[in-house]
Amino acid sequence: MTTDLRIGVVGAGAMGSDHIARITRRISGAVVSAVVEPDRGRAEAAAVNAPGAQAFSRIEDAISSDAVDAVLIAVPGQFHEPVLVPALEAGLPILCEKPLTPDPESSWSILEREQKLDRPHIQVGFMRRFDAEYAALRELVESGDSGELMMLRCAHRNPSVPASYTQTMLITDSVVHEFDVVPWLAGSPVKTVEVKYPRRNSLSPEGLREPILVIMELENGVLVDVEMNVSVQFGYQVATEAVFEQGLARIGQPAGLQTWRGGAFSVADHMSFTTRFAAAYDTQIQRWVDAVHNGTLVDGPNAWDGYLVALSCEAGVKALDGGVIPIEAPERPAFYA
Ligand code: ISE
Repeated sequence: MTTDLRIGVVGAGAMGSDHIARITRRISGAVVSAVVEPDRGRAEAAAVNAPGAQAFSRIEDAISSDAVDAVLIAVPGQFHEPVLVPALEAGLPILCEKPLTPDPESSWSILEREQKLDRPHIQVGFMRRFDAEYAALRELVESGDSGELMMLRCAHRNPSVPASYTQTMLITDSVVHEFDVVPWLAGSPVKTVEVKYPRRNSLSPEGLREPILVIMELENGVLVDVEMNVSVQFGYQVATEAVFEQGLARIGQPAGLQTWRGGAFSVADHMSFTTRFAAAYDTQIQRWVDAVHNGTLVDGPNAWDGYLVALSCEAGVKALDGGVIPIEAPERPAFYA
């Protein structure tokens, strides 16, 4: 029997506390041994789901106390780099919530630091790759059973967003997921990004111009559109229709309880990504824990994938102001082959 992996969770906000509860209740082979969170109230609330975990306000202290074997980073993206750097210097395996870092320059500098180690240590938390339907769609694309893939029509809808959500976050906080999962599904990197604006939703928070339509052309000629919509009110939906030469495939349709009542038929839908992708988050963390135990350290998107997404986000943010923005990625270092 292997000993439990001692995970230090950095950040006990919504995502961090969700992961803390998940590791404690549903993940095997791991425990939360440390919670790194400067906010006392959050740290105490999270501790309820992490019996025996030590509390720290800085990652450096958790590392120097020898309290952790691995680090899960769940603070907002702009705070990732100051956690990634000491964790990499200590040679610890890392699962970093998306994005790797907010821009290509800082992501590149993380790649340079990681390459000083013997193998990749960072997995990036693009959880959609662990969703069973996304995985089935990727298999269909790879099998060629429906012919070549020609288009992906994606919908990414949130019921609402907090007041802190800004225009660029449509790209950096939301479409960031499509920038990872689309190339993974279609087997080809993003070549150009364009953004179109339909009529504005009068229910959008002040200062937000949305929904937006993001159009991506991939290197292999597949064309992708993403309806990014954050004020739909009725629920949380992430759906994709794939158009093949000889067929169609759809994922992400509402699949909950079906009811017939009062002359109407309805199917329950999600209200949040935490329930829509709960199983995907479980699988992602279990596979990461297993990979750390078996020495692979990464089983999913790595820091190179995170860097490519940062390039796409940079282009997407430019495209909010108009134009078709090209993406030029350097050659992938052999380290990430
Ligand atoms: C949020 O941060 C997420 O990561 C969700 O998956 C995404 O759907 C949402 O738009 C983001 O704000």
